[in-house]
Amino acid sequence: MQTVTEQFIDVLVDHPRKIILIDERGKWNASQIYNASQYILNDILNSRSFKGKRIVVFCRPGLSYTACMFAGWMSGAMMVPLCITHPKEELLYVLEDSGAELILADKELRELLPQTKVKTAFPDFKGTFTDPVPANYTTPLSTDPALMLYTSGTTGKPKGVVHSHASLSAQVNTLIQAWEWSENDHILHFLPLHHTHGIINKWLCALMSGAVCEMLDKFDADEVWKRITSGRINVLMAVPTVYVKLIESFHQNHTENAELKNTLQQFRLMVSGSAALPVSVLEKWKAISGHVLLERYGMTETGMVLSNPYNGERRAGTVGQVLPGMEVRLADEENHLNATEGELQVRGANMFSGYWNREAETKKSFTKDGWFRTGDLVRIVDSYYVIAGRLSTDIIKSGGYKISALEIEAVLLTHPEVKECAVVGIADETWGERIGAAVVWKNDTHELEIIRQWLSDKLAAYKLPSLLISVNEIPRNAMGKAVKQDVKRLF
Ligand code: MLC
Ligand code: AMP
Repeated sequence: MQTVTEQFIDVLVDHPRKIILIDERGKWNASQIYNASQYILNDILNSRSFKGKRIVVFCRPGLSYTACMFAGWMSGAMMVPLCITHPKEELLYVLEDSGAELILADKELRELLPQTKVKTAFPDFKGTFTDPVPANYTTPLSTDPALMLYTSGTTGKPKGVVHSHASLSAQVNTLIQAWEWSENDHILHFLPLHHTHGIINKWLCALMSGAVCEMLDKFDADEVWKRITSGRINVLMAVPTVYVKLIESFHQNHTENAELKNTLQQFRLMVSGSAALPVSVLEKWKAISGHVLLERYGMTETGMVLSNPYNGERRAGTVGQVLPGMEVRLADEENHLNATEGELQVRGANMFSGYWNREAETKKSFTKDGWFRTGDLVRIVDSYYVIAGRLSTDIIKSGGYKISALEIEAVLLTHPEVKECAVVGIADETWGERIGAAVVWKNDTHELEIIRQWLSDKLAAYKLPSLLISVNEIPRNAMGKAVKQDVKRLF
């Protein structure tokens, strides 16, 4: 097995002067990225081994994020990328839960970091691009932890999902082969860099192929159309909400651009994932671009598992078939296997090593014979897999983000006027689901905007309810547990 660092060094040797990264500040070739990471390794990390330690990265998309991640991997650390728009309370939770040894951050983001005892370094890349520094790094074991991503689950606070160097490398290389990535590719990147989709499917697959990764600071539909118009980009990957927003913006502002259709036709690959792609969106996108979106299915814990074919029939409303290196089976709630429908269970090369410091939860998420329980309900129709639902009503997918209703409820309940509450996902054309909160108030009722404002320094923006109803009581079963299907009907 080659680690992603070793693969990156191969790219460097093959194409030292090729521009492989474009960000809002410049264009960077492989040597410049490598030298920037060596500068961090030697001057900031003092050539120390961080084996067995966690390093947090708090950087804007582009050179600094890339150099910090690779420097951290070269030092032997497990890397924990944080979202730069999260409120301080969420950041602090991850810093504490992960037991981070060091934060590598952009200086301009200093004010966004919470007060913490964790040592923080602000690498300054000025002057690091001319003299190549000799290679100097710790080679990890394939089983050593490489990456930790925080994901919401059915048990409240987000959990750290740990991937080893082996599973990280397996995820990247499976996709490079399945979707035929090459050094001729050029992807536009606008997804968050603290989740699988943005990190593995886009950023790492591009860099490991020697392709160009063009990174925006954030998603903006008009900016995406502008960049597409430049004609350099040939790969697009996004969550369904992004395609919905691009379709809206196309019809509002870009229908007159005759060249655009032609440019879109020249794309090599367009992928959708992280949430269900409505067939209507697939069709509208096809009418604009001439492409049938390749829909695939994955999870932070499992990497990508199912994918429509790159060559071959992409079937609308399905997520295709099992990717190489992965195995799946379907089972009912008593874990009896079923050939055509049931909960999707997974094992294989992409699989995570466990939830950080949560042995019991890790154990519970696997069957006794070692299959990971995804919690997603699946049907097989003519050998294509269809995602049919989810076992838990406490998991919400909004804009491609996985959100725990329980986490929001726990925070809402600390509001002095909230007596009881229940949070649910309400189906929505743009967002997949929107977050709805039903609240029983103690005395005064509060408007949605006031509650969003109150929550905004405690929870990430995408976890804030966008629907709020005041109720006299929460529908509950005989055990006193909220019946979420009944709560949904109240909206
Ligand atoms: C934002 N808004 C929402 C919302 N998020 N409203 C309802 N529901 C939501 N979820 C509102 C804001 O309050 C704001 O309102 C307006 O929408 C614009 O907000 P924004 O933050 O500027 O939105 P935008 O930048 O357009 O973001 C949309 C997005 C983003 C789709 C780009 O949500 C995103 O990056 N999603 C990707 C998440 C992801 O990477 N998931 C992958 C997880 S890994 P106002 O009134 O202020 O204008 C995984 C595994 C796998 O799932 O299989 O890949
Ligand atoms: P996350 O935990 O953020 O990695 O989200 C993983 C979850 O996203 C899966 O368990 C699915 O519920 C959902 N998901 C990913 N891809 C798809 C897809 N193509 N269709 C439906 N759901 C998906």
